[in-house]
Amino acid sequence: MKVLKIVKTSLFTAALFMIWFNSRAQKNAPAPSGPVPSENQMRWQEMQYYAFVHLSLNTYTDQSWGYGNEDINLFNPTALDSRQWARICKNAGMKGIILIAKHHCGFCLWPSKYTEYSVKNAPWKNGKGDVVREMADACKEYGLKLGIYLSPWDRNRADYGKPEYITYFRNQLTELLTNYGPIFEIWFDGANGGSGYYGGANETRMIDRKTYYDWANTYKLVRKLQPHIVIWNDGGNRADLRWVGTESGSVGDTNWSLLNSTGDVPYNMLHYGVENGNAWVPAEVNTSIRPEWFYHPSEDKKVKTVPQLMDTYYNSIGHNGNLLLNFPIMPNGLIHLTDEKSVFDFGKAVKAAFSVNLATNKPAKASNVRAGSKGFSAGNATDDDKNTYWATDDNVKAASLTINFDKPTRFNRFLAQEYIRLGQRVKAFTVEGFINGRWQELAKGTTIGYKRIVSFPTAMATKVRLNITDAKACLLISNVGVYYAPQILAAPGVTRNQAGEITITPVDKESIIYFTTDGSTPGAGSKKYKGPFLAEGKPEIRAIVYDPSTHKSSPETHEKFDISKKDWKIVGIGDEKASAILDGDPSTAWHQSKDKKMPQDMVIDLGKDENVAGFRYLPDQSIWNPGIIAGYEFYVSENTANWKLVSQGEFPNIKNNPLWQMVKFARQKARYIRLRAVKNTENSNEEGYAEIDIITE
Ligand code: FUL
Repeated sequence: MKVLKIVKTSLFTAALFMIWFNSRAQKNAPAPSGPVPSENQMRWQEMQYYAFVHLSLNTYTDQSWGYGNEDINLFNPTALDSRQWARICKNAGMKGIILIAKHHCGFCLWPSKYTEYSVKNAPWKNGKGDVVREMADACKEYGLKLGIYLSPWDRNRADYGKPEYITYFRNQLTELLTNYGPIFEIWFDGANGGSGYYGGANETRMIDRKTYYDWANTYKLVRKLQPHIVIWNDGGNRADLRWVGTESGSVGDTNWSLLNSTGDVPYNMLHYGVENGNAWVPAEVNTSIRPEWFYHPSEDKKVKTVPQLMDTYYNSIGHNGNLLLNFPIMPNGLIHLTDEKSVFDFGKAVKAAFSVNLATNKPAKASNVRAGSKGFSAGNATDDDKNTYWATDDNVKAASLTINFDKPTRFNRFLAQEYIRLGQRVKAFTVEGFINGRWQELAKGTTIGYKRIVSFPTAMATKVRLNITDAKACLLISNVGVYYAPQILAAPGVTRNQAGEITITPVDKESIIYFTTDGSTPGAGSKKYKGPFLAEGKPEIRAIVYDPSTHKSSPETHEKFDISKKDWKIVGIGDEKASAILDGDPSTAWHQSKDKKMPQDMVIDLGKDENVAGFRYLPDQSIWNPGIIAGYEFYVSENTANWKLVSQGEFPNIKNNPLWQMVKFARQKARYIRLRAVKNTENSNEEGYAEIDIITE
């Protein structure tokens, strides 16, 4: 009895203390600075990472955008299993899935009452299927949130462009936001208006993207039906979340979660936000695990690798953004095994990097702590509690926070989070390590926001210090993290520029590279790479990345180069940018003028006579209109007056696999070479080249 009484009394005392403590903290709580997130935006921000899934008639036509007249009978994903999608997303560490319920072609993945162009008339499940329902059920089962993408542009509808279509669009929204449970996000794609089928009109219809959809009332409807939703819309139609101006998977390293509530939003505002914007509109980084959004068999070998996805992670989540990663669904209704493996390994790599926060509960001291209260101490940034924060006095906009490890500690990542419920404030910061008795700068940055991660070569320090050097208002830091991320041991890139210089690039900045130039196997005893070097003749470079702390090395890169292109010149083309064809960089390309028809010639002066026994061609590696040459003729000449045809034919499978093409022929003495494009993979007049090279004997 007595014991119970004591327990009760102490519980009561503790509760009283908490009330007193909180009210004290409350009393001294800093005022918000500028716009702040809504509860819905806050909940969304904490999700951090979720998926898109793209499935529609495009999946069966190999298109990016359907025209609106695609045959409904094509839709038959016989093995469709949204539980597979959900399982993959869950295992990858994602928190939700946004399903493309209707893309621009107008085909609906749910049996909408308002159109015949939907699953209800497709062969799949004899018209009884509903992908949205299956997705909603799978999300529920796997504890994921469901989001919906509904394209405002509809190339199938006869009434698109007329007021009636808005009623149709809202009816569809009502179906989707009423019948499938809670929806965390709605995505209104920015592509709107253009050519289309439009019920048989086959014409171009332009609409005013800002006024046609009467967004204000459409948003009202959305919020009425789903009070906890966040709305995504592109620049001009300000909603809750913003596009970042690119689909390549990054947002600016300076990234304000603010925009102005009205006015145009050019690329730089989308990408970096607006420091003094008057609305909270945080960044969502949307990108696909493959080059394209829908499934194309030709991209089976272009699935992003773990190092590429890690790069995306640092450039999205690490830059105060959320990451929306897309999976194209295959015609059978499943996610490809390669995509599954890649995203799973990516999730593992993120865990390996960020599961142990070396700063948690370590003693922390701040150069300024908000007066008169213990509620804002430095320790709040290391207590692993997102609701507490270290705060400075109102007039203090620059201060530092030091974390003491007591013993030398190895780390290479620093993470910081602001308490954004009261606004985003930090404008500039540095991170320092106390190494061998003195402070050394490890990294610096600009904005922090919800989450900022900086990477730097591994440091061994006894203390780490976050110096905030400039801010819009007093500082509120809710969390800091210090991590030792394992090195990414991926094979390095090896290129040789036109001058003959070799550059070896590791995926992980701090990696040590060892290489050989004579074809021998590289190892920790080989030459250490220190920077670009000139390699004469025909060097054979073999390179690895090596981690001395684990004694592990990456797979090897093996590149055999032919003669240097130092004296080569492109003949008869005035455009200086054409030099991209010879620069040794596979990511740069040049295209023939669009006005010229096939066949098109590319003539190169080799500078002197060479023994040419073949050539190599690398098509433009970009996604849109790469102008991949499929049919060719190859000529050599000693003087450009007489040309000898030495090879002609097709590059087999170049459409599906647009990689280096190699053609060999009997040795020819030649000073000039001519690659004639006679056909491309699209039967159009586009000819693109990333690189042209020769094989000599
Ligand atoms: C773009 C669309 O046009 C693409 O097809 C894709 O759906 C992507 C997510 O948004 O703007």
